[in-house]
Parts: sequence; structure tokens; C-alpha cells
Amino acid sequence: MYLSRFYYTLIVLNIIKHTSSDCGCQLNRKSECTKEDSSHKYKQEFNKKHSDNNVFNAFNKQNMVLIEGATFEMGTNKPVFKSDFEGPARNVTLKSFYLDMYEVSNQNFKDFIDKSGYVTEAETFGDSFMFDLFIPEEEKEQYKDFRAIQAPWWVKVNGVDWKHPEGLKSSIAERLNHPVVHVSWNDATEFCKFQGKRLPTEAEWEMACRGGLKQKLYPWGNKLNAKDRHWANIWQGEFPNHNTREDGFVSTAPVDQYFPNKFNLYNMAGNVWEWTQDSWLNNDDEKVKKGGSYMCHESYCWRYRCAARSQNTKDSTAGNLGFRCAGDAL
Ligand SMILES: [Ca+2]
Ligand SMILES: [Ca+2]
Repeated sequence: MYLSRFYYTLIVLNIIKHTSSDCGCQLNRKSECTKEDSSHKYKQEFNKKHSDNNVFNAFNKQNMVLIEGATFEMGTNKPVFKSDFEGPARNVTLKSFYLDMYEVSNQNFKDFIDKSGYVTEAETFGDSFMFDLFIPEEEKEQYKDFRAIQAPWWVKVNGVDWKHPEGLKSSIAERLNHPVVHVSWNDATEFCKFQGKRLPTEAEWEMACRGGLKQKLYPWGNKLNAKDRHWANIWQGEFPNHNTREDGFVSTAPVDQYFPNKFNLYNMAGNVWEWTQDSWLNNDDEKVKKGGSYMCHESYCWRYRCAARSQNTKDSTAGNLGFRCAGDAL
């Protein structure tokens, strides 16, 4: 079943039973429930002041790879989700650029916060979307009114942010080398800018994902478990209730887990979705994200393919959405 590109909406006091194959990939903050309009809490000027004086011309290339400029075939003529505009396949020529080998980790993000004093949007709003599976059974009842209509396993929970990925009782202490989550496009942009970097364009991201291979589904080829290995952190089992953890992880995995692709890039597919610079269908409020996440499975959200794409509003945050940075090769 193809996903609609329309926003999901939230309901209050009215949970519907899950009958859809939608994965909630396009869950957006602006579709939040009617309990409280928290948009007034967010002031763009508030965070802007932290960043403008910190743009460097040079950036640290440690843990980055140089991807040589070339023409590659972007998109696919066999789209799985036509409404996502995965096709057609077309030639795109790019200049050389640098890209982080890894998704930005909690440690990386903590270092940025410690130096900059930046406050993320989820912290400002006071909540973020987390996966129902990670809410303790005894607490589920209190969140029943804050679920996304077409993806009721997404629950908006107070106190969830990058350093409390599952709420105030949780911490990143044991997963500093896991990807940071609950970061908006605006947060990701500020992080990259602070390093003298930027978010990759969608074309750069996809070229990097393909790792020099032409029209393959995944960064490593066409076969999901080639060489009887797991190559990415996705979902095994029946979504959303049972994860058999065959790849080792129900939630995020360390950013250097699994084998890299031929460009030496890790976890381009799976683990967490990654923000790109690009606007979705020329709407600057919505940004393209790539790569799928640990919540993706071929049966309902086969978006860990290099050609796959989805979108969120710039201020949206969730427990399966992160990023990595790029930089110009001068
Ligand atoms: Ca997994
Ligand atoms: Ca990823």
C-alpha cells in the first residue's frame, strides 16, 4: 500500500485501531494533537543567536570521506512508493564533497551542546514522538490520547528529547556512540553549521548511499542479507509488536555497527533516518529525509533503499530521525 504524502494528524480522546500499513514515516510536529498549541514556545531568534558567530570556513575532516565529483544515476524506474516520487532514474552530476562516515552520535551532539549552549526544538517544545514499544506497560494508559491517527505506535511524550530519548527517566549515558535522535532539521542544520559543515543535499546523500554501485537497492547491493549477514539495522519480525532482533538491535545501533559501503560510509541505510538540505516538492517547510530506520521493514515501510525518500516538517522530531553532515571540497 502506498503512503499518502499528507500529514498525519493526532487525535485526543479517540484512539483508532491500527488497520493501515502506514509506518508513520511522515509524522510531523505540526500535526500534533489539539491538547496544546505549543508553537508559541518556539522562537527562531532564540536559537539563531547561538549559531551565526560560529561558522568556520574550514572544517575538521576527521571521520569524513571525500567523494569525488561524478555523474550518477539517481532515483529508480521501479518505484516502490510512487507517491514519494522515487523515480524516474536520471543522471545527476555532482562536484566533489565530503561526508561524515557516521551518523552524528550522542557524544558528538553532547560536545556541540556543551560548547554552544544550543537548545533543541524538542527541548523548547517540551516533547517529542517516541515509539510505543519503548514506553513501560504501566505508563501506556496515560499516553493513549496522544497517538498519531495513521501510526498509533508513535506517541508524543513530554520530556522526550535528545538526552532523554525515552522520557525523563531515560538517558544517553549507555549509548553515547549511538546516533542522536529527537533532533529537528533546524537543530541538525545548526549542528553542521557549528562544525563549519552543512547538511548533504539529497543528491549527495543518495550518491554516497550507492557507493559507486549502479541502480542497486541497497548500499551493498540488491540482496538484503548478502553473504548471510545483516548489513543494516532495520526491523525483523511483525511490526509494530514483535521485533525478533536478528540484526542485534530493537532500537538504535552504534554508528559504526555493520559493514560500511564501498565509500566507507556506515549505516546509510537503516539505523536512523537522515535529514538532507532539500525541500520536499519545493515546499521549504518540509525537508527530505533518506535511508529509513530501525523501524523499517519490507512489508510496510521499505524505505531503507537508496532511492527511497520521505519528508518531515523542519521542526519535527522523533526517536528514529537523525543526520550526518557534509562539507564542500574546495
Ligand atoms: Ca534492528
Ligand atoms: Ca542511517
